[in-house]
Amino acid sequence: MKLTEKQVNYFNTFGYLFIPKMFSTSEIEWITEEFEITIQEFGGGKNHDGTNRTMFGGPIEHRPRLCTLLDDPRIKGLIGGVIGEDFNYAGGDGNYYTGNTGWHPDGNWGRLFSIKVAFYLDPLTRETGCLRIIPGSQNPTHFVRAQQIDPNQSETLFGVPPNDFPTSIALENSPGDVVIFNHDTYHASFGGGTRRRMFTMNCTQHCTLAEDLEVLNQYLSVHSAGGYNIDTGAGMFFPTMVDTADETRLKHLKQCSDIHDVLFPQYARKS
Ligand SMILES: O=C(O)CCC(=O)C(=O)O
Repeated sequence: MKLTEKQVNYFNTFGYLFIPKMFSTSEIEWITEEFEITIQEFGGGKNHDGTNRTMFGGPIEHRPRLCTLLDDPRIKGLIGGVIGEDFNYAGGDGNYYTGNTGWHPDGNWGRLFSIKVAFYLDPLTRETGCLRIIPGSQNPTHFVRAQQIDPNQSETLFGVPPNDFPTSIALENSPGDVVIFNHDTYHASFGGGTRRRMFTMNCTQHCTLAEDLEVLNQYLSVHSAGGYNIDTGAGMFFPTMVDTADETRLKHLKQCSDIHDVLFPQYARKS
């Protein structure tokens, strides 16, 4: 899949892109099945009682078939189209969400540095927890950033509940749709149930300049297995992701793996 110029313009201006039906019904069936096995066997899903969010790292890294999402030409075209074909894969999270997420960005980099690809495994509407976005809020000049407005305080500030924050949009979805957004874009979810299934892939730009490498170091010191004090047994990524990788996939793993080994020598890959 190659993004059109208009899609890239859309992403750069509004901070997200929604791709309906990227995966077919039969594809999303196996993806959901593999996700369920992973969260149940690895991600703490067996203990999920709906009172709190259950979250685990590297959702696509534990089962060979899910790892192939990183080889999928549609996913690579989507990510590559916005942050470059040499992008770094940088993990992600798998979830049974409970309740509202509240407005937040995942980063405050002040520019396009990292993105999230989100898969929702159940049909969601604006009433049942679909992703909401404040378009354009990744931009440092956007009013929420320039005026330091907390959209969660919308009721107090403007007499409007946060789920109706002016200018926000609700991305109602069906399984198979995919959303990509700039980590700096404000997003939220309201009205979801107690087992809202969602997983993500995080990716960053490949870095060559010293200042970009500094940002990547900062990013990985927090957003990585080591940053969460998790020993994968294989450094930055869980072993299945690395063990089943061909040369092409390895290119998307290398930069983060190398930096992670330096940042977290206690969890470094053994060679
Ligand atoms: O669907 C949601 O709850 C939003 C997900 C989210 O907040 C995130 O991935 O950072």
